[in-house]
Amino acid sequence: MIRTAIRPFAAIAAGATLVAGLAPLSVARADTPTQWSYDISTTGNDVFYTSPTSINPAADLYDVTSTINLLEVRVRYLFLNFNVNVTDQIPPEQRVVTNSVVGPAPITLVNAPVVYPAAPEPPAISGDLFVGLNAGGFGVANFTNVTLGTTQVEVPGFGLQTVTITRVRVVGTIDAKARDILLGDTNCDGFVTVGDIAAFVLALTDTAEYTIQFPNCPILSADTNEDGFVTVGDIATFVALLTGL
Ligand SMILES: [Ca+2]
Ligand SMILES: [Ca+2]
Repeated sequence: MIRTAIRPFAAIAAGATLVAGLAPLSVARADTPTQWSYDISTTGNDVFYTSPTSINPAADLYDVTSTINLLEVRVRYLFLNFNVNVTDQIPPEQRVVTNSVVGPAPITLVNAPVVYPAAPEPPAISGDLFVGLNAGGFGVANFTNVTLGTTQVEVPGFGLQTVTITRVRVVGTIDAKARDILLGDTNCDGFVTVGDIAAFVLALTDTAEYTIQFPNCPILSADTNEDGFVTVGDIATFVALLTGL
């Protein structure tokens, strides 16, 4: 839940000088970062991973990173079966995806097709990768709509051959941290400073534009009097948070 800034005694004593001094009032509370590892394989069926532990599903904000550490295909050529590491075929921006996503859970971090090799070559494997948190705050990694085809690989002793892909394996991690934002921290950098004034004014005057400019920051960070709405009634409490008065 959004919480009120706890002003250190020194900040209260410093009073109005805080506005000019840019002194941050407090850092947003963050839950312990959690990492889950998954190792899912499919021969064409849909596969679903759910983490064994969960994080707070009611948080305001989640810092989430999805990392694919291994994409491996099992191929068959004549009577031979062997694994081929095709991790480097994944574009870097798909291998590691990091973002802050507004809570509460469920949230989506990755919802994108994974195709190897990339177009215009015909896909040897394709599927849809979903990474996120379910409503309970558990990490989720799903690989669905899987299609396995053929590809060309160097087979030791046989040269370049067309082989049949029989299995796909995806190994990765999900890093997640639940965060409660500070009231008045309208740019969600973890501090209440004069740097939040422009975002606060935007939240007050143009909700749509605020959500475009601050897609990863809940607009209720501007609801500084905590009545559930962002209105001019929040100005006085915002100023009070800013100045520590
Ligand atoms: Ca801020
Ligand atoms: Ca309000």
